[in-house]
Amino acid sequence: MIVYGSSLSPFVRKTLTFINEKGLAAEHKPEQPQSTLPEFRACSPLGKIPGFADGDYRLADSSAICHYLERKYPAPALFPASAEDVGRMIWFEEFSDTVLIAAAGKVFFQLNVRPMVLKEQPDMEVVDRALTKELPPLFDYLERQIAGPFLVANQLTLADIAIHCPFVNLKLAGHPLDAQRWPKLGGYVAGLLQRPTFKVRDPKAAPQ
Ligand SMILES: N[C@@H](CCC(=O)N[C@@H](CS)C(=O)NCC(=O)O)C(=O)O
Repeated sequence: MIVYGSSLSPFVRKTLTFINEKGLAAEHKPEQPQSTLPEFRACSPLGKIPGFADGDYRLADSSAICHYLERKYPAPALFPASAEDVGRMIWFEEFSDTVLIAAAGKVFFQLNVRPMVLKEQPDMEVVDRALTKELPPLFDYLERQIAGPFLVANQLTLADIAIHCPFVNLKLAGHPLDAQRWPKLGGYVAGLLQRPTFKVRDPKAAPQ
């Protein structure tokens, strides 16, 4: 199994964490988005990360990859049993993949990618708006949803794996979640990050 893409991408982090929780072994090749590496482009026609290969089988998109893995390698189950809980899990995954990653990604892009990779000045208005206007209502919503260590069915699912990823980007950007303002969410994310399977790093990357 091979996963292409830097784990600085929340979608790559989701995929690698899911694989770790499944107890599967995968080679990690931290390609950048739009890499022209032919093996990567064979997996990811749009050039987005992650790309994925399991032998001759190739796939792109973190959600598609996780759904494939759950069917192919059912134990341990990372999807819940009931239709209701599956629906709720997919809701939280979508919530993360769309609005949460979009807002957190603005902070990470401006404060990390622009200065460190593109050698450009960050737009601090974008950062400020994301931190003060866009993210707080999303955190408020999650704070109301959390009633234990996991979001759905009292077990670790793709929902938790997906939701925690943008919080890693916020921390890397120097804006970790304010656990005083959102105590349940803070405890929930910290609990997940203590799992050894959630300690995802790019090969040769500096410790976070
Ligand atoms: N829905 C995709 C989104 C993947 C995605 O947008 N990855 C970003 C990096 S965080 C990317 O490769 N962007 C480059 C581009 O859009 O050209 C997934 O879940 O894998």
